[in-house]
Amino acid sequence: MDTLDFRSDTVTWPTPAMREAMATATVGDDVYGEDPTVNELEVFAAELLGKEAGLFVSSGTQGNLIAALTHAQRGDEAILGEDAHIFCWEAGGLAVLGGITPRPLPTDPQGRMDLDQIRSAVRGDNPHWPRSRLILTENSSGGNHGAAIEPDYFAGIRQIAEEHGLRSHLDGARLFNATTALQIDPKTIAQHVDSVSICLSKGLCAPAGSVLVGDRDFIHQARRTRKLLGGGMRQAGILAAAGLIALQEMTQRLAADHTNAQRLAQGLAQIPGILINPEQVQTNMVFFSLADTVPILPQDLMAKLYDTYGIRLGSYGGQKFRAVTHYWIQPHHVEALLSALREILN
Ligand code: TLP
Repeated sequence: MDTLDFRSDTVTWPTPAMREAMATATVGDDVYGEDPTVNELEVFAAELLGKEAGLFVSSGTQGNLIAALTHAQRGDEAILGEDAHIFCWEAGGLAVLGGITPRPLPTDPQGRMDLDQIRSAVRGDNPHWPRSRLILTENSSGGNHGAAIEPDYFAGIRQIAEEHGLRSHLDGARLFNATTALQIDPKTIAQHVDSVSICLSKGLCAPAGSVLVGDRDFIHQARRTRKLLGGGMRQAGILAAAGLIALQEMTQRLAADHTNAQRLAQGLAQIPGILINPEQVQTNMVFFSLADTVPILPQDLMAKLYDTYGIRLGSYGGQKFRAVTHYWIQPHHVEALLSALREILN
């Protein structure tokens, strides 16, 4: 990459190995189910997560939307965290395209809903009310410092879903960051939910795409929902080839991003005027704020960082910022950001 971009791990360019694999990928028409590379990716992703089948989709947003529209019908309700990406950052797709009412619940600093509150939110059968149908979860929790949530939370979700005949979906856009931080097999979390959507194009560097996994019947229905949403792609093996490298190789190196994030957090904590708790940093996201006493506006800080140092940072409203580490961020890039901030805030 030719810029120092900390805004997100979505900015990552494909690796040289990915570009090579894409150039030589075997392809076919995937709407006919005839693209061997897409088929291989779908099988690989499903096995990695201990599910029966997979479906290659264009994005994390599309994976979540297809899951929700497949699990639930118009008039149904989905229980989810009030800071969940699906609720806050996906253009209201649940309601707009699915006719599904979101039922947002508060979350703790790890991004977990309270299990008793979920239980109380499940509605009985009453013609006035939407039908409780779906529980939506997220791991790592992007709205909560990229927190990595332990499997026992998902075991609790599963128990509630079983008690009330609900379906469950996990937005696993960065599931491998969470499982790397927790040093566990992703199956130990995926086993507790009906479906999982994983992103290939964030810290894993593929240029596009996500995979939705679940049981065979669910994925069969999801394929129809994908078509409905205009998501049937043709020679998508070119993208799936990069996706295979994402899952086979890039998942193995995420700990390096977490070390860089920790290094960044520790460095930020030493800079007067910056507010951060490095203990909150578990994966590749570093959220921090400017103290009110700092005599520079957040937008001016961003502009100066970019204009003078060529560094991009994510703005999260008010005095809050996000820096995300990824494959294209090396330890000396972390140093460059720290020294730029030291100079600007000095
Ligand atoms: N998140 C993006 C932005 O939309 C905020 C980012 O830079 O973090 N689930 C989670 C947890 C996500 O963080 C994202 C992307 C998605 C789903 C959506 O993925 P895409 O962008 O592929 O639709």
